[in-house]
Amino acid sequence: MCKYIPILDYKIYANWYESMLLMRKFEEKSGQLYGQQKIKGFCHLYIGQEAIVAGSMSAIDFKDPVITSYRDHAHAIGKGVDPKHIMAELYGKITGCCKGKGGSMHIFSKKHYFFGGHGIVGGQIPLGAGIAMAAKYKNSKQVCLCFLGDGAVRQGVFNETLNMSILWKLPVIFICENNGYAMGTSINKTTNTTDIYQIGKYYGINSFKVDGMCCESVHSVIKNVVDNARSGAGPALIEAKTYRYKGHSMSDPAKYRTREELNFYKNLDPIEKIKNIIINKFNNVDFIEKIEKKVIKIIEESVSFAENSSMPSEEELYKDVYVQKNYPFI
Ligand SMILES: Cc1ncc(C[n+]2csc(CCOP(=O)(O)OP(=O)(O)O)c2C)c(N)n1
Ligand SMILES: [Mg+2]
Repeated sequence: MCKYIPILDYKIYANWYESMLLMRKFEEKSGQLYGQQKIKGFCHLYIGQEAIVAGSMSAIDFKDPVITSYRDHAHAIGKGVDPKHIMAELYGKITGCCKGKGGSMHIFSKKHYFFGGHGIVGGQIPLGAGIAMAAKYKNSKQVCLCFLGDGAVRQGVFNETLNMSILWKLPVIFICENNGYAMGTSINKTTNTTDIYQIGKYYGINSFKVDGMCCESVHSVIKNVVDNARSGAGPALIEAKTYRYKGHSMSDPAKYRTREELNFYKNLDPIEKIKNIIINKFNNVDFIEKIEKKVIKIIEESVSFAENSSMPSEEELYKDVYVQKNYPFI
């Protein structure tokens, strides 16, 4: 487990609190709207795992590309995509960041160097290496963060990509968000190597395990491997141990786990933890109240933006299907 290194800059704590609260409230609202059938199709909530995105995003530059799986709302928010355009995407509206064609599992924003949102388990892994390869080829000094679940580690392509990434010293950081389950299947039922970071070591990749409920730990380990990758050291594999409070998707009552297990992780809630630090260590209750109001307003505005936007027209079906020739990549 990566050693906890305290970071004392107040600004970082303030940003973590604001961005995690935004992720949490956005998703609580999304869950509610799904129940009202305002949002249709798939919807996978990230609630409980927020410290991984918050701690990772504070460790990278704006131009560093990020790619992830279908559990992607928080990654997009963390990368700076406007919640209005994410909410409109969930509604399938033309004002969504993918013009309503992607939905919950496929949030993209080229402007924010956010490469999705992928529904095929593990599909983003070789794409993340490809993005890193482009960065290396162009000598752009960007480092790609490629997030994946513990279930995605079971895909063969994970091993193939680790092999090529280290061979070609690609600037890509694989961050396995180990929440212990792939849908309803616990990790213990699918592997002998439950310490996923060990797999990276077989390939000679710098690999670490980190407490995924702790922003400070995630930030410090990601900062370290990103700095190294930027100066040419190649890839890293980080296993962040975490937990999702909700079921796999909206139709999962999560009966495969115990209440005690859920409560154990809820007691480690990263948002509560950062809130307590801001109140008790930095003595700033006013900030907490201000941010709570600000976040509620952002969510309300996102919902009314989505509600008041139009559905895509019929012609939209044929637009953006193929990439135009000479379309700039990164
Ligand atoms: C190739 C492929 N196989 C199966 C599925 C069905 N499926 C969707 S999510 C999922 C579990 C993935 O779990 P994990 O990688 O741990 O991510 P988490 O949902 O925990 O974030 C499966 C098997 C799929 N989408 N793609
Ligand atoms: Mg999982």
